[in-house]
Amino acid sequence: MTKTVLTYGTFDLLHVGHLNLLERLRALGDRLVVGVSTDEFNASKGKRTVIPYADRSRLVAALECVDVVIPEHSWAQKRDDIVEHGVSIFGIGADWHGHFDELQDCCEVVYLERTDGVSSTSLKQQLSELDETHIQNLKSALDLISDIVQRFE
Ligand code: C2G
Repeated sequence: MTKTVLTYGTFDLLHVGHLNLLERLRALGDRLVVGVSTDEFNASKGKRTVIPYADRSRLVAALECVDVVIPEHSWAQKRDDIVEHGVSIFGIGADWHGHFDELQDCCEVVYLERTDGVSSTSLKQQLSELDETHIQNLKSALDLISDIVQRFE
């Protein structure tokens, strides 16, 4: 019997922490179904994403370890998805530890360690700092040029 694993996530700015989790979940069974949070659902989570749902879901679907991608519209769809896809194991990162224990009456529930040192939030922060550094460098270059121009005036 095919052992199907199910998880959910936003997967914004897809990074190695997401990949580590998805590959480890896939290794628990024969098939991995991933619910990708829609932009509307993320708004309800208070999460603003950089990459829109259409692209986030395509990127996740392109991963070798992912077999099926479905939209995640709400917190409440998990039970229906478990039945519809014949799920044996629900898995998610340990930052959610205990949040989905109520699903234990319909499938095994596992929480896997997160990958340290990487997150969509930290990537966004690094990018904004890069922008800041870039702007400062441009300002310095502009000051240098205006100094040189003034000397020749
Ligand atoms: N993750 C991880 N290591 C990281 C970052 C994320 O293992 N460094 C895991 C998270 O624990 C989660 C998955 O990757 O299991 C997706 O993370 P997010 O995109 O942040 O998803 P989230 O906003 O937690 O949405 O109904 C459940 C929610 O949709 C989960």
